[in-house]
Amino acid sequence: MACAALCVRTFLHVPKLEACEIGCRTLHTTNRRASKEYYDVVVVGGGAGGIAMSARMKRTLGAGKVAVIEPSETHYYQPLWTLVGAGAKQVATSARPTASTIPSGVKWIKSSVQEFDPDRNCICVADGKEISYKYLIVALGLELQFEKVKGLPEGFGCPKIGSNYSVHTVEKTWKALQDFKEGNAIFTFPNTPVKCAGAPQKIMYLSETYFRKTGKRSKANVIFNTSLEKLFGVDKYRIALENITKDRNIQVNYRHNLIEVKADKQEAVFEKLDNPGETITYKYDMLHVTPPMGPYEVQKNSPLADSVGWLDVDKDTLQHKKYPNVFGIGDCTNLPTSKTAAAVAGQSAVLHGTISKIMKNEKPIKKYDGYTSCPLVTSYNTVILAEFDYSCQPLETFPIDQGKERWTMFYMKSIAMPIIYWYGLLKGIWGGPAPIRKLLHLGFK
Ligand code: FAD
Ligand code: UQ1
Repeated sequence: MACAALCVRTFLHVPKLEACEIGCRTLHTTNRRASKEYYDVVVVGGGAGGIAMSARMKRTLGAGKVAVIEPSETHYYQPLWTLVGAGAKQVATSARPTASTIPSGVKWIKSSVQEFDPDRNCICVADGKEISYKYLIVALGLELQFEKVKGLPEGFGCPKIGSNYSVHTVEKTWKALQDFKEGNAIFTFPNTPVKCAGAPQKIMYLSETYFRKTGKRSKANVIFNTSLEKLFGVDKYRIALENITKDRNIQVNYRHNLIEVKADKQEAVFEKLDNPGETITYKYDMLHVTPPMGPYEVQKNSPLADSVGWLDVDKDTLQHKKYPNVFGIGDCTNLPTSKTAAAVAGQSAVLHGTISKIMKNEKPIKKYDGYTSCPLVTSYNTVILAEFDYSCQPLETFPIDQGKERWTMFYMKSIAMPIIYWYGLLKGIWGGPAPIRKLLHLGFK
């Protein structure tokens, strides 16, 4: 609240109005240069979307104009954690110092945002300092909410349980997989939106393969307990995954939501979402938890949030619906598509176009089509490369049937993708595979 007071004061002292009309909307650029630190563009969050947009904005505006607010010393390439949990990669290979990812000429404010005050174009960071901006890009990602499951996160102190979703628990997945002897290997999917909705299944297919390779498969009941009512939102890939679960004797229980872990007894309690009040308890010899997820409180409690707490942006332009000088990208937004780094890539190109137009008082032209992708790892050398758009229709890059398990796509996921991420997306030069798709589909229907 101290920040709000400061912002109000600076606003009152510098009443110069710089509102400019963009179509029918007014930019809230009233207290520019009013508070202690000012940047033309402030990016909140230095993950995939935040660094990609910092690089793009620096290219457009030059050095000294852009700041990124990010508290973490380490930047993680999270998609690699699927392979780390299965013992196929080391966690260290997913990490780089944040400092090395910040584009030169962009100021890194090593702090976390405590409060948004978009009516006064200002935000407050952890040490009480206020930062003002002309344009704000929110790229906060989402919050993992392990504590919403009774018995977690403390249950991770016991063996046999892991989660690929956090750097603190991903190596526990690999340990649990190696320690598995016999019984139930259970993989969960929560009753909330998640990032990379394929990841809860990917580790299951890898684990099932591992059990086969190590001669333990006959002693393992591989179980997917999911809150959802189907395996995947796009029919083409759903059917392929249903066939895999049948062929590999994997039990799928729909509308089962993990509510409690009794880690000392190796028991997991699920509520049956279609029979309110009914629960079922499973013994496990391995448990992979995908935690509930949601927007961070700081965003939820701000005027930038929709009724649920996600950043309320236009699905075509990524511009905020109420504050036209505010934009959003990635997992923190309410864009009605699957939350992935691939989606961030597609969004970064569109958002760059949107902001460039807004800066020139012109109307945005480029529209985001909802492109997202999920490399569905089905073993240690196969992937089904799901790619689709807002309408949940396949939008595939390669002119081959991507609904099939392919080793080529596995190497694309495990070798090419990290390179594209570090040297393409984070440098602001990879805006998703749309240009490649168009080229490869020349002459095809
Ligand atoms: P993030 O990259 O999470 O960045 C958010 C940043 O905001 C973080 O650096 C955080 O420290 C910072 N932050 C948080 N709070 C504050 C605050 N108060 N102030 C300032 N900064 C703050 N995607 C794919 O495309 N393909 C895959 O195969 C894939 N597999 C995945 C597998 C796993 C196990 C996981 C966990 C994710 C996977 N993803 C995959 C998803 C992908 O990693 C995310 O969708 C992507 O990182 C989202 O980018 P973002 O910028 O929105 O959020
Ligand atoms: C992608 O662009 C991307 O972001 C860099 C990912 O995140 C790591 C992906 O997993 C995928 C699949 C894409 C899409 C890229 C191609 C070449 C299909």
